[in-house]
Amino acid sequence: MHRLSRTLLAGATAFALLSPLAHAGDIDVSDARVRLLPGDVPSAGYFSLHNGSDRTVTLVGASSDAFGQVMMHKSMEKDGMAHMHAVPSLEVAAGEDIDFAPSGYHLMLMKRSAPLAIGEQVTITLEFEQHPAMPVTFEAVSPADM
Ligand SMILES: [Cu+2]
Repeated sequence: MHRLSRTLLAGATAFALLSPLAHAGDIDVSDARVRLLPGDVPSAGYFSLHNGSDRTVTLVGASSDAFGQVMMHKSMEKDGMAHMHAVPSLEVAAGEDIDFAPSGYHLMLMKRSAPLAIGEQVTITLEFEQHPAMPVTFEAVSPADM
């Protein structure tokens, strides 16, 4: 037990040294919205992320109390057919932007745990390596408004 807490403490210290600039505002997320489909069909989450810090951040996933499962996916077209595959992690270099948008990266939002209506807001937390997790407010929008 003693050894475990020392290890945890050492890890926490190393993390603090690695990220002295993890202040709010170094990563900006905008235009966060959920394309809400009727019923229990998986919905897609979209946003734009700007890495305003001076180092690469790696997006490793997302979670939400409102959904039983959240995955990062990428859509692509192959032989005229739409496909999507899981994206385990995504690096965003210092100063770079990444867009989660239709026909590209998206958050796949599955197993909705509570009713959600157009115009309502839902919190989805983006998770990073070497950066604190970041809760983001998404607005539920109609597919017609995308
Ligand atoms: Cu998907």
